[in-house]
Amino acid sequence: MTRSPTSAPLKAPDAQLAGPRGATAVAHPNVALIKYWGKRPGARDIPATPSLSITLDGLATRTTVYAAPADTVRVDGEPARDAKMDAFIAMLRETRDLPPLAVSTANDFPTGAGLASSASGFAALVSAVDAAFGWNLAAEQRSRLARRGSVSAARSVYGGFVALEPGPDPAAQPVLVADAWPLEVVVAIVSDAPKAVASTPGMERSRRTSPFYDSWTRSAEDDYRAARQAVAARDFDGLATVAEHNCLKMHAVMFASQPPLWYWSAATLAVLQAVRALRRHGAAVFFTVDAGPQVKAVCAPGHGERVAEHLAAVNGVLRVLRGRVGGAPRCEAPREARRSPAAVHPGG
Ligand code: 2P0
Repeated sequence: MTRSPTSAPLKAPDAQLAGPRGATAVAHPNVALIKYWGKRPGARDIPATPSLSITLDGLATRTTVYAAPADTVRVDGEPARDAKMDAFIAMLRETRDLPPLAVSTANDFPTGAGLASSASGFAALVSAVDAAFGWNLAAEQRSRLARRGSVSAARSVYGGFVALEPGPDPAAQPVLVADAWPLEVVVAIVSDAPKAVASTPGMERSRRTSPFYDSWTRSAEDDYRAARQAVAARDFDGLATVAEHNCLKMHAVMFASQPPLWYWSAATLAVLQAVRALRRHGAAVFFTVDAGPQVKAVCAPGHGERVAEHLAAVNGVLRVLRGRVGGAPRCEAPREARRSPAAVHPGG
């Protein structure tokens, strides 16, 4: 049984789907239109700049948690070590009564390849733990908690258009519900390989070494304000202009870091050129690229099919994924949690 996707945050009725001390949650990655790339100096989970994203319901992380004899983590069915998840669970345990946890998580898209798997991952984990142990946290509290795992995860706690501003203990804020402007997104996958440099050390390298980092942080507020205005006015061309510029500035900061952060492949550039050519020929589309080689083509409603067909034919594109704005986390019937932990995680 799957609940229909909703653009509203996880609400009380989902608690009925949680088993006793076990639950499954599904969360989506988000695509930043105004990027977060850099933390407040000395802070692990406070962004230096405001960011704005759309939650993408075509891709998903599904995470099951339940009380177990010992902490275990499985990724795609295999035992895994994940230092960030271990640290996150330890952090939860400092403030809340939490038994040992069995966590089982799977992505239906490439992990650690610039598709925001940490955003959907921590949003799903927080949602599942919240449901499993009956915490009933408000979305704002879940967003703050998810941020402690990965800053971008704070935004995946909401559907639609979502903002995250710096502050002492910031939560993301929903800006516009998905149905109000149902943009489509075509993701051109050009590599399934995990990136060479993870985002956390990458952005710290940029902060310490890129000569463009200060101007990047100084111009972020203006980009963010322009994008907020464009979203409020459903001004696609205005959003396209500021989002592409913001994306290219972030990559300029990355290229100029020492050693350089080189997330693009030749196919990345080919797709960016194809997106610009499509726009010259009348398609309402703009590109954005995160810390990885994949290109996200954001399309006005009704333009996704043409863009997907065109990008699938670009040299170096392995395949395209399609999604649209939507998708706050939701709970599913906890199939695994109903069985005994030993049956699901033998020897775990
Ligand atoms: C973003 N990215 O705004 C930007 C654009 C990548 C490029 O958020 O250190 O995984 O765990 O807070 O959130 C990737 O950074 O890093 C990211 P941490 P996170 O979506």
